[in-house]
Amino acid sequence: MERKQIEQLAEKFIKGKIDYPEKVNPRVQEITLRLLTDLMQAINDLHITADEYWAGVEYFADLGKEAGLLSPGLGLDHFMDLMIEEDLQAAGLDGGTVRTIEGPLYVAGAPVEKGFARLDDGTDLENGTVLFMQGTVYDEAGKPIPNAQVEVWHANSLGNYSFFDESQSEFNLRRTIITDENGNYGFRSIVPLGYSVPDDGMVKKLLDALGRHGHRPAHIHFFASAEGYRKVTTQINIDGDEYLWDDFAFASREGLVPEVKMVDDAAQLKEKGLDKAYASIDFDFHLVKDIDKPVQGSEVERRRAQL
Ligand code: MBD
Ligand code: FE
Repeated sequence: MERKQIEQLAEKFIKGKIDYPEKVNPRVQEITLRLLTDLMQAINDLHITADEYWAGVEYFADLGKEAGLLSPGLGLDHFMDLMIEEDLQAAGLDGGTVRTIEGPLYVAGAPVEKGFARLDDGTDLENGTVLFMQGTVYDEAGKPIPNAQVEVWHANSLGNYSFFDESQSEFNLRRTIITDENGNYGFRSIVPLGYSVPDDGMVKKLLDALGRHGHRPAHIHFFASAEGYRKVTTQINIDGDEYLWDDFAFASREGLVPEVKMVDDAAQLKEKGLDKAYASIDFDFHLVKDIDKPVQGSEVERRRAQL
């Protein structure tokens, strides 16, 4: 088919029959027209057969709630980050801690603690290595920000997230920590294992057909924010993980791989009440002041689990 004919058909399908002009959302109309045109062009160029077309429709029908997992697996979550960064740069709002994707496994409503929190419920200590992570939330001038909010969530030693993994206790490995008067936060937890997509799911099915794995390196998620500053969505990776630079979600970034120190010094173990070496990570957050100009990327609206 000629390009002209495809464009005319898309125009007719999307804009040719408007029964309720007062209900038209021009942005939805614009996006739908473009996506439909590009889809029909792809069907034409690749000569997608009817069998293949219906396999595709059925794939999306079965994908359901796994849509939020397909998106990072196709690199689109990371692509959206790159688009946000272009906007931020253009608005002079770049800088601060490097952002990276939120992923589909955040749960709102985690317990709030001041200064320091213990994230794990103590049931994962046989497999898990104890982790202490600490740092400071700074402004652009290098001044600590007291009462900043550090939301943290991560997987257990099997790579599973509480709430989605019903075997874990409520809000296990999820907290909101408010920085103390010196802008410091700290927590005790266990070193996570990297997440892998479900073996029996639709995302795995596509990744298999692409010859790709569905593993993430071990990581810890954060939202860091403070009154008057832009919220940053980010993660740190656990150094040494075999998937560190081979993430199925393409979310590892320079600047987000802090050193992991193993502490086995007797005095420090005694102080923490531990009899085995623990991991320690120092990581600071740097926030950028918000301005009146609306620029996307600070508070991203999307459907999130809520407890
Ligand atoms: C995760 O834990 C995650 O962070 C992403 C991006 C996708 C799936 C699971
Ligand atoms: Fe994750």
